[in-house]
Amino acid sequence: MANFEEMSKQSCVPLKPPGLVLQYGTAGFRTNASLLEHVMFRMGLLATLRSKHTKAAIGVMVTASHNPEEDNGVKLIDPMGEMLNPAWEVYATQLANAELEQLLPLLEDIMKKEDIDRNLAALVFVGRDTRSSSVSLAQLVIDGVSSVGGLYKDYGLVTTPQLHYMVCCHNTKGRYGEATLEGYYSKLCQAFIELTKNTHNRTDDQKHLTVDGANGIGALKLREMERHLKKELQISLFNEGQGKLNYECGADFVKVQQKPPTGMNVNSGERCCSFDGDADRIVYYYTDPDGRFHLLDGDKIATLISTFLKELLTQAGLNLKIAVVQTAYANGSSTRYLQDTMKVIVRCTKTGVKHLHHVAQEFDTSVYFEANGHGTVLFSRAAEEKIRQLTEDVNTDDTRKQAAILLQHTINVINQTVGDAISDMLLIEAILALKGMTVQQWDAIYTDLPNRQLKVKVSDRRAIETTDAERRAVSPAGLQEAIDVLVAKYRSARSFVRPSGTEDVVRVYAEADTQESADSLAHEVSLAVYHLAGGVGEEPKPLH
Ligand code: G16
Repeated sequence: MANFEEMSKQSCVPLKPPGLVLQYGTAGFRTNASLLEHVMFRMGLLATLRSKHTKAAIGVMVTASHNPEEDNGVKLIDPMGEMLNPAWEVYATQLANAELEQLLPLLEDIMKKEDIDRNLAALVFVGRDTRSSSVSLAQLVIDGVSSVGGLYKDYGLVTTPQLHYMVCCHNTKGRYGEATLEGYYSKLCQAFIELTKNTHNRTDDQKHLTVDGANGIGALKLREMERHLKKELQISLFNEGQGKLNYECGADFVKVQQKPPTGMNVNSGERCCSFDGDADRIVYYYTDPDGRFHLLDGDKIATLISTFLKELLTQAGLNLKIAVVQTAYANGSSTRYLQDTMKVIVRCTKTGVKHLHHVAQEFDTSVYFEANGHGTVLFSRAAEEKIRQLTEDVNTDDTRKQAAILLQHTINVINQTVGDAISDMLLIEAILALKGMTVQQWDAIYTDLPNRQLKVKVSDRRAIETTDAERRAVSPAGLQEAIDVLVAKYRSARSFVRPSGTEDVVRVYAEADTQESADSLAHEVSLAVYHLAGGVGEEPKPLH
């Protein structure tokens, strides 16, 4: 701590803006970039302690993902590439809100509580997105690490899932892969090429995909990866960085607005997808000959992947339990299809991939996706082992063996540490190729219930508290009753509200039998939030 004490005496430690209180939210801290200097330095300190505690490398990613360019944020990554342990989120919040003179006692307190040996070495992996503020903010993370004697490796510009991958590779001593970008590209692309090599007569059209890079890091990294794909996937990339990050483009814009991004040629019938600002989310879409927009969101992706896995597991004769994990935002039709037609286990958790990932770990094979396109697939160690053994079993028949080999390549194309737009894209493209399926056929698996998402500004979004995986509000008083009355007016309707953990808003979700009803219900619920939960600014206006 000597250097840290020295630095604080010399006022080199960035100060907390007076009165600012931040919370480690859905995916770390997130707010306007100008308010985050002290948070970055302190997360460098915390990551160093966490590294000593776990005796492993810890990741710190500087990004505000889907938020506007002016915002920034930080996500901490635990040893196996998963999100930071929730118990340590509490320390992160305490450190972010402490006054300067409280910092050292707080660090001592954490070390005591967690029984950390201060003499141990620490290693922190740092990465950042393309925001203009990210360079200096990432440097502050590094300063924080160095001030308490930690070592760091600066990966510079990477997607969030790439940094998760590096952390996992390093801590598994290379078993998960090589902790370099080249290692990442070659592992994923080789698996993609293996998966697709026996798909005969794929036309150039089928090999072609139009991608919206959200003017962010995903576009840069996709360009880097292209040569590894050996033309087996031909990408037309738009929004490569010439426009503003996430502005009228990217996965969040496309999902919430239910329309194509600007800055991209969307030709009728063509398969397109959008990444978000740090490339951990992906959604697909196309327009039909009547110009109508069709979205294939995280729910449709989960259905496609789980159908594929279920078929392969059956062919391989492996008795492995498969589950799909969703959140309250999952379209009602998707849940019904998964439960009633596919007959897989479906679980619902709170928003935030950290919650989905945790539940997914309970099953042999699980596909977890938020409707916004954030998700991945997990295989338990035992499941991976059974698949591997089957690929090597000389006594098994060809059908079973072939299915096991495909499962093996599927495991390798997936980034199991966290939702990853690039890895998800390769898996989806491989499944469509193997099944000889068009995006329209994929879309037709089930029909989404029309839905609408809105945001409401309130003076303090913590006024809204929820229960039952965020499907019911318990405060403020009267809000849930008001929502129940409104929902009862519409057919096949459902609605819920929850405070966002990444933006200063309350999110409203509604679905119903027609788009008009979904829009009208969402508006009425927004008004209830505005009036009962301290709305600020103008009253929400109807959509039509
Ligand atoms: C983050 C989380 C996601 C979550 C999203 C929105 O995504 O990783 O799990 O769905 O925020 O959260 P909220 O509704 O609480 O604002 P990203 O891609 O922005 O990091």
